[in-house]
Amino acid sequence: MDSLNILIFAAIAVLALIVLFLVFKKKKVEIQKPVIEEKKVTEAAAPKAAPVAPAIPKVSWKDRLTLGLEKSRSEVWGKIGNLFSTGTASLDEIEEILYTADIPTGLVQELLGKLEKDGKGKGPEEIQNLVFGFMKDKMAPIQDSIHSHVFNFDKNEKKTRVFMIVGVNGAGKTTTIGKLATKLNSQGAKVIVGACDTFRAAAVDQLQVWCDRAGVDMVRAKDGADPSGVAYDTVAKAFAENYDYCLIDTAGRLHTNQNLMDELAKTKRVMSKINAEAPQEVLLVLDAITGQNALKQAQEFNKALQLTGIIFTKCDGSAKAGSAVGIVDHLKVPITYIGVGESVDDLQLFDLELYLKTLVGLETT
Ligand SMILES: Nc1nc2c(ncn2[C@@H]2O[C@H](COP(=O)(O)OP(=O)(O)OP(=O)(O)O)[C@@H](O)[C@H]2O)c(=O)[nH]1
Ligand SMILES: [Mg+2]
Repeated sequence: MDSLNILIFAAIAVLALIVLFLVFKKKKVEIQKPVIEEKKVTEAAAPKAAPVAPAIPKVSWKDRLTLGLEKSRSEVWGKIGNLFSTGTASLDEIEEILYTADIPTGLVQELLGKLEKDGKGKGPEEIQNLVFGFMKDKMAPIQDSIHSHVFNFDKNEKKTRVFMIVGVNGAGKTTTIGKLATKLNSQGAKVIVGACDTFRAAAVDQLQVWCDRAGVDMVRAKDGADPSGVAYDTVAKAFAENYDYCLIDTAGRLHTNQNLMDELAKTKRVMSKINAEAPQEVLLVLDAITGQNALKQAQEFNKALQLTGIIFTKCDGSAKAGSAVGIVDHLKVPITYIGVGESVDDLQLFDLELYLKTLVGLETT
């Protein structure tokens, strides 16, 4: 019996040892587990190096203009000096280049006459200066008539200025209004926009996107509403609530469509019922690519609306940016803004000296 007891005791002891071993082992595992997880968490939460955003250098207006006028400079205006002074091209060939850039006949003949009279024996740069002087003489008297105080926002001048923006389809009216609204708002002006292109719902939505982005107010009506009514409501609100700028977008139309041109004249008249001065500016948006046809458009819009200024857009799209000279000279209406691309910074007040020097490739200060 004694030996049996010893055997049972020994078996119980072995079993106890096994249980103890197993319990201890489990505990060890349990203790280790969180340590492992903690490590994992620590790794996951470890701060990563902040992504380095590529530094996008702010492109100056001068550089944007230089780039925008590149085609017009390299294909037309920038090479006249070299062609003429070295005799690489005859006057006939220079004449042809100017015509392809949509410069009206009268101006081309006048410029060629000047080259012949004053350019003989001169170097390329002197010729470029001569071309610059010629164009400046043509444009400066008209550019001087610009109402610069209207375009440069002055917060001390409590006045509502209404700009009516017109032009043929796709010239860049809505985009220009979006750019202008953004600029004026960032200068501290209180801006309201009237969505008077009620023919297309998409046109109003396009403008809404710009206005939301710019953080400016917009008056919109139901699709198909009378555009003059929308203009009236917008201008009324602008004066009643002391907005600094009221920008009126209009539907694009062909200058040859008399009904649509009459409708535009009516929209203009309606605005003046609220304030005799409104709209202070009637601005025609001209697409530089249009070239010679731009002059015809401008003449018709001027006849119907007595334009106060031109916004010359898409100068980056062709070699015809120099056609501004012919338009200003013929129409006697100044260019107020110039556009050389689709972003907000690609629109600026027109600076004659800078524009002409950049166009002919002369050093600008
Ligand atoms: N490259 C370039 N594109 C421009 C410029 N200005 C406007 N655009 C583009 O031209 C196109 C037409 O512009 P919109 O502003 O819709 O023209 P719109 O005159 O309002 O057109 P409608 O309302 O249809 O008559 C858009 O794709 C614009 O991004 C510019 O200066 N340069
Ligand atoms: Mg539009």
